[in-house]
Amino acid sequence: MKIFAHTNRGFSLVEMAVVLVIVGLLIAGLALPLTAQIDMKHYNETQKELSDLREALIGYALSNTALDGKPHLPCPDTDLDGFENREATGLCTNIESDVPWATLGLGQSDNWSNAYRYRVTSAFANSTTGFTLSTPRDILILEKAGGNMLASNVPAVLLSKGKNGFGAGADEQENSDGDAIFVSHTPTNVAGNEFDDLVVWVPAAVLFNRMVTAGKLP
Ligand SMILES: [Ca+2]
Ligand SMILES: [Ca+2]
Repeated sequence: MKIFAHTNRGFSLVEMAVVLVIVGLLIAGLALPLTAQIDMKHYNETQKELSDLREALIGYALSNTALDGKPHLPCPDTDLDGFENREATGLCTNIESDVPWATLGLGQSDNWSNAYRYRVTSAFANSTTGFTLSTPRDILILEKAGGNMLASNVPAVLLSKGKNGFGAGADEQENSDGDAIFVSHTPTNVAGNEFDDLVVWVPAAVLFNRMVTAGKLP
């Protein structure tokens, strides 16, 4: 009886150790997918907000008329108050800066608390001379730095720098260098060229179609 009790206690200790190991494995197994799930949730919500911002840009053009009677897009916000910054000439203070979130009535930041970026073709945001169906656009979207073209002649682009912010790779740098060329592709983890930026643009065809449908153009 005494031997049996001793054996039983030893078995319980081993059992407890096994249970602890299993619980540890379960926690580790669950924790990783949870992190990935949260990242995915933030990514999807940011994508949705960028789509809403794109709609708001088109909405702005539908309800704002330049001095010549033509529509125009908003200017970027350059002094961090959320409202667009425009010179007395009607031209933007800067054609690439933060999204004018207060002007558009939407949120300022992506899911990682960084302000959304916005670039517009200068002639499309001019409140003296608005845009027409033949106004040239100057923004180019590539599938990778130096790669094939995804879209050209784009009037305006919106951008989130993603979870890693201003990444060091060539593709992320192309989205941070202040010029009219941007890169858009799905997130990648390639060492040295990690990419998690989200890029959404306003295609000229979509913008023009909405203006014509509403009777704002031609
Ligand atoms: Ca990034
Ligand atoms: Ca660039």
